[in-house]
Amino acid sequence: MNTINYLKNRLIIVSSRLPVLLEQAATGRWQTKPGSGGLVAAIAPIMKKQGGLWIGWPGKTVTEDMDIENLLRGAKRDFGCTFKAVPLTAKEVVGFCYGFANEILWPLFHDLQSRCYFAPGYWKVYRNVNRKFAEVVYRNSGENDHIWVHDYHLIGVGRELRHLGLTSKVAYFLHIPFPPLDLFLKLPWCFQILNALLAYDLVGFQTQRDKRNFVQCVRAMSKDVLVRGEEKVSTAKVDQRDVRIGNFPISIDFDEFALMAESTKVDRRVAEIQVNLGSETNRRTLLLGVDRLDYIKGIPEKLTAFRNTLQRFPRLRKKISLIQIVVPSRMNIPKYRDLKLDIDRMVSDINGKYAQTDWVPIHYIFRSVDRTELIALYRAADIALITPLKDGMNLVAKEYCAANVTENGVLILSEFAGAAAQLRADALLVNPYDIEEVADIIAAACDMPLAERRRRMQILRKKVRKYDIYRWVDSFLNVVFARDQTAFPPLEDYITSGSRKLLSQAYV
Ligand code: ADQ
Repeated sequence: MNTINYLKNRLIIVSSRLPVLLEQAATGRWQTKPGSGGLVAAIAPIMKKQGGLWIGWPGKTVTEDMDIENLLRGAKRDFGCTFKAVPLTAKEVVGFCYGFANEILWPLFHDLQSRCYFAPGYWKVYRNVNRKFAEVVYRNSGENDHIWVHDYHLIGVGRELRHLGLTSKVAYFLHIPFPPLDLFLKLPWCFQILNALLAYDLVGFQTQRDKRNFVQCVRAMSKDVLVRGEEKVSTAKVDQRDVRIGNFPISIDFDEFALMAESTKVDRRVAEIQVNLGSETNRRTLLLGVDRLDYIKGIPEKLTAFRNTLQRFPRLRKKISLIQIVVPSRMNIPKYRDLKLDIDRMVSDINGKYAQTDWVPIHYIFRSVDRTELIALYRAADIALITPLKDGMNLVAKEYCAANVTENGVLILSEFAGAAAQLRADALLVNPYDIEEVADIIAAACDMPLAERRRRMQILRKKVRKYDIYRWVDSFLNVVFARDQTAFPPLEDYITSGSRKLLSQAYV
């Protein structure tokens, strides 16, 4: 698709972090570096194509010696849009980001309530920081701008914008799952969070299941709010206002991944990787895992399942290798540092037990790798092993399909990743908690005949190509901002043509 139909006005993206982060070079000079993570990966190509304004925190406490405006102006060249920083104090970062967002909303919304720390002080900071973001948005926007707020850090921005007097439409997208009612009620501030979400004109979720969970919470907790429509987009009547509630599975720039996967640079790198896997006639099967360091990604569970494969299927020893990339993330939080130590230990145990002089079961890379390397690995891998305990979408799963230009890879995917709703028929779905099942599926994937692998991967690629990131942004913005509805099919038709298939396969 690769075009955005509906962007006639300036788009303002509001996210907790900017896609450019500030860092201090050894010389003491401040410079910018690209940020990482799913949100940036998804939104950056849109802004590159379309331009606009991106508002967020630049990842460091802003000090006078930084000349932040100048640094951000410089970054425009690489990103194609302008930036406005929301300065946060160190105390705010702790309470808002590490506290309320990462110690409460993140685990709770990923069904991991036992990991929550409901510290009362976090809520106040969260609310204040959301107000601060809203003030920056209010000062830097005009009535024709399309304001689009992202993710769980900034749920309150819409409500704060209303308090400031903003009357134009504001949209919101949640990149992580939305929990079922029973779990949501555990949140001491569940009513405030629910009401804050209802201040937007459109609230978007990754899957039909997340949308349903939200609608269930609205129906149970806000008796005076009526929600109509069970289709892709429902409407809630809140104080005479219509709030649209929809599911919009996020995606990737398919063409960019596919094109890069066929470049000479990637070709060369794939050949190098394959040399290390043995001769053409006796090549080891390469499994690949790519995950941000996070307990939701289920890395220890995956390693346990891989060990179980080696234990229970001795014929696969020396025949398979796992490359596990773990991208450092949230390393200033003790739980994340502990997780890294657990992973380090598990990899070393498994390698210690099974490695031979001419074979290592797990190649473990703990760092961010560059694009060429990542895409070469996607292309070279026979099997992608993507087993989060719960995930909003998981873009890695889609990137693997896009880069698998030889169309012979197998996608093993957790049934709890949002991506499973779209890819369930042709990926091999697993319950990441079921160690033996994952091990069995790894063995089955290794034995899968080429014709079957091709058939599945061709369908997977077709789906990811069809529902790419441009279609995602188009369908989302069209629901909330389209004034000239005649330029588009009527809403119901649009939904039917674009998403009937998704709906029928939606995970419930
Ligand atoms: P994340 O939890 O960050 O995103 P994911 O969707 O897998 O997870 O996206 C990770 C992104 O980081 C991918 O685009 C990938 O290419 C990139 N990346 C991975 N490994 C890398 C490496 N070694 N070096 C550089 N880049 C790397 C959150 C939610 C997800 C949701 C996304 C988008 O948690 O569920 O899919 O937002 O909505």
